[in-house]
Amino acid sequence: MGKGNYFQPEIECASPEVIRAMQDERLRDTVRRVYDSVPYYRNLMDERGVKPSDIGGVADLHRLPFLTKDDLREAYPYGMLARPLEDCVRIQSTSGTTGKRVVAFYTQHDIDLWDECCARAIVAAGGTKKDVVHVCYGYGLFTGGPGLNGGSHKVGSLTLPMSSGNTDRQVQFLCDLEATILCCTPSYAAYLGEAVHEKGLRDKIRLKAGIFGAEAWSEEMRRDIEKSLGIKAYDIYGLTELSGPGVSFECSEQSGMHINEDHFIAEIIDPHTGEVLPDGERGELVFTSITKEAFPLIRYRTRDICVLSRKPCSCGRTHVKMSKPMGRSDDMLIVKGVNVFPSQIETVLIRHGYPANYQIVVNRVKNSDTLDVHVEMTSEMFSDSMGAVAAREKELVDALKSMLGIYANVKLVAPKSITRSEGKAVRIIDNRKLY
Ligand code: DLL
Repeated sequence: MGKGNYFQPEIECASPEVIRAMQDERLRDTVRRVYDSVPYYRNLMDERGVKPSDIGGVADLHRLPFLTKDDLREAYPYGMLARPLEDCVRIQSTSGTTGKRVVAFYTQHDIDLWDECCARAIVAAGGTKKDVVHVCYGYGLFTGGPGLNGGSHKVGSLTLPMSSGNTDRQVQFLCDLEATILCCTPSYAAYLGEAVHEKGLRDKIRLKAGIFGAEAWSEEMRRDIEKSLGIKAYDIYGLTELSGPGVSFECSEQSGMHINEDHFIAEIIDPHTGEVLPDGERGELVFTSITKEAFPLIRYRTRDICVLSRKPCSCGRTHVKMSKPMGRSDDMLIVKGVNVFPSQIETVLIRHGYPANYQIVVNRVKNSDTLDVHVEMTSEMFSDSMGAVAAREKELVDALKSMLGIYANVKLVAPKSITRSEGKAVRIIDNRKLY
């Protein structure tokens, strides 16, 4: 696997029968491997009374137990490893507290396949080795930077490992190196677009395409970004647990993301009953990885609500398409591309002596997310001076930044001023029209 054009028609355009046969074989192998090498899986399967020999192929998938983030947390850090540690060369991790953190492991083979998935996404967006790919997803534990970076190398494009932040430098490199493909979160793409216009540098931009994901974005936002940067904007989806970006990606049709079915089997389930739903119905997306060595996942519940479609696609790819995620079946928010659980915010507040009366307000202002946390003070705190209240707010801002990795604007409010609900507390007000 060297430099080259990573459109792989023999796989990406294979007939559904060929893909199914490949999935059957790879699934049998994966199930056998995890049963033999991961005690956690063996227990789950034994509890269900399923043996590897019961799984002949995809048609038997429903017999296997689901896996959730809680399982991964329980097995943290090494409990889900299917290969000896000495065979692993990398970890990546989701954002979050120690309690919420999920660590995924990769062998070199896993990295190669992940890069290949991202290379397919870049090629589907028109990328070739003549392109200059500007990657300003975060690098480090987050999968965005390393994933698109690896994909761009595979395609043979000149790769700019910019990482996130320092917008002036981003704009300067975009102009000076005449980048043709931009990879970042859609919010940051919108922000870069504004910065380019403010600096009067629109004429210096040579971008033709953008590959944007890691958070929900609307068709309206797509049009804004396309207009502002003069590009075609493509969606890309993925999650750390399954390797990162590149689980699925948009093609020229821009109507749903092709799932790399030679690596992942997708199912849609009813999030309440776990029942498998037919293609075309809306439900929770569940993935089984069938080529990963170090950290294979079987029937992993993503909590993303989607629809799958097998309608023929004008690009010629036959792999099933998923819609843009339409919501989540848990309370996770994605703010500025960072996964935020309300429970993380609550933990910080309680640690600092606040009652659990708070409200999280998320807005999208000019295509960029803002996070506000309104917290009720205790009556003792309420009698503090204005200066003392400001100091308390600053303390919470810092603590939240260190817990979440992003800035949250904290406002301390009077005791009992947050409206009480008769049913469940309304802790989250998400004013973004994302889905
Ligand atoms: O966000 C991986 C990624 C990086 C994807 C760069 C695309 C581009 P996590 O941080 O583990 O991984 O977050 C995974 O983000 O379950 C979805 O809820 C959400 N998500 C990812 N891509 C999209 C997208 C990366 N294109 C979680 N649209 C997933 C909407 C997305 N939501």
